[in-house]
Amino acid sequence: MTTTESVSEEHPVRFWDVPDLNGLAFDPFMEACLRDEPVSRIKLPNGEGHAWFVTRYEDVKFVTSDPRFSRQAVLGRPITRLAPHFIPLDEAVGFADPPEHTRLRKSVARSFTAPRLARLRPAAQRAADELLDEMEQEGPPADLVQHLHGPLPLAVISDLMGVPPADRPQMAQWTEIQLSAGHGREASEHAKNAMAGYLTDLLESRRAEPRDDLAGELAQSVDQGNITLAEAVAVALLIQASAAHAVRNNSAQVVYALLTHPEQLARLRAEPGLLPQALEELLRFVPHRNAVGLGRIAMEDVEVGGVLIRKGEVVHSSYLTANRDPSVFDRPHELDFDRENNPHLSFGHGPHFCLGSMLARLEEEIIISTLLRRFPELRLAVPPEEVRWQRRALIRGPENLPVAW
Ligand code: FLV
Ligand code: FLV
Repeated sequence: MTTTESVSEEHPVRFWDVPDLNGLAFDPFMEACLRDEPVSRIKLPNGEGHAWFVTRYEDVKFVTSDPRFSRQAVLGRPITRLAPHFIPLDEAVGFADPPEHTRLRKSVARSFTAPRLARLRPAAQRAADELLDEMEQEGPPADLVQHLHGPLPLAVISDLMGVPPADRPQMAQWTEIQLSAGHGREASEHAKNAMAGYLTDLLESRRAEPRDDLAGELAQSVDQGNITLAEAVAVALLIQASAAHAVRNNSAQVVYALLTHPEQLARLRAEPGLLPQALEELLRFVPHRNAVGLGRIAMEDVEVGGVLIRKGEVVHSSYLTANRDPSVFDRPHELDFDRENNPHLSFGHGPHFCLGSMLARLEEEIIISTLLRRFPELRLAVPPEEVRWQRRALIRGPENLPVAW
């Protein structure tokens, strides 16, 4: 061979003992990998064996969009990972490669188009205002996670899906158990199966009696023979759980970031038109998750960033480190609303790019703009270091966000 690629023997396997981080701290292990060995080998707390870990922006884009790296091939392999269990059901879009992936995504595409999402905005805004009315009546100090970041995303996705209000606390509980590394494999699998059972019943009821919601759209796709019932349930589960959980935690991190960056907060108050740009920078900046999510398997020998990855090897990649790559982002560790070029990867890249990115942005915009409009003096009610952060989380976020106004 005439290339300069290095081989696995030159890369020691490092055990990543994923820490419970507080605040917006960036995981020092990830930072060191990006700086010192951008394609390295890691072992995570669960699963077997080791994996490649890809951290640079261009390399992450490559691994997440090149069809030689497969999600499907992960099925049935106990690859090294953060969580004791796998989050998606086997039939889920998260485990699919094109062309099956494309077919599954199409089954829900209609619900996530811009005009459909625009229809959700008034109800979401109304829900945010009602939740904040209640908080205001109770008076300061109040917990924003309890009053807004938790219930709003749950209400928005449940309205879209067609989950009635009475069943939403149960959904939240199942979701919580599944999307944590801390409840163990058995409890997580149990919650996943119980939620799948609920969603199977919901889709069956839509097949009997069609309705204009996401469950109804999925039921129609099943009846038209585009997807199986099991696939539709797996898609519904991933959307319902991920949407409520990810936006709760991410938006709480975003608001915490604003409340602990008074200069940027003051600027956004003074220039409300800055919100879309400020939100993109906040999305780039907040450390959305611990470690890494679902990996991929190399289907052939492939060179990544000068390193030869061999057929059959496991590859993890990090959107968080990509978002801090200094070759793309100047002063990457600064929250800078004036950043001109901000092609962050916070919603992923390639075929698995977040289906709900526009919905997430809509919710985050409503959360930030409504808080700024209604509470000109909004501030943390405790010193920042007294905010409690979730332990053994996959997606990071504060347990509570005590505020005063
Ligand atoms: O955090 C993870 C996750 C979150 C999610 O909302 C859906 C997922 O499929 C996953 C996942 O597969 C792995 C995670 O760590
Ligand atoms: O963070 C991840 C994630 C989030 C999410 O909301 C849905 C997902 O499928 C995932 C995922 O598969 C891997 C992640 O790292």
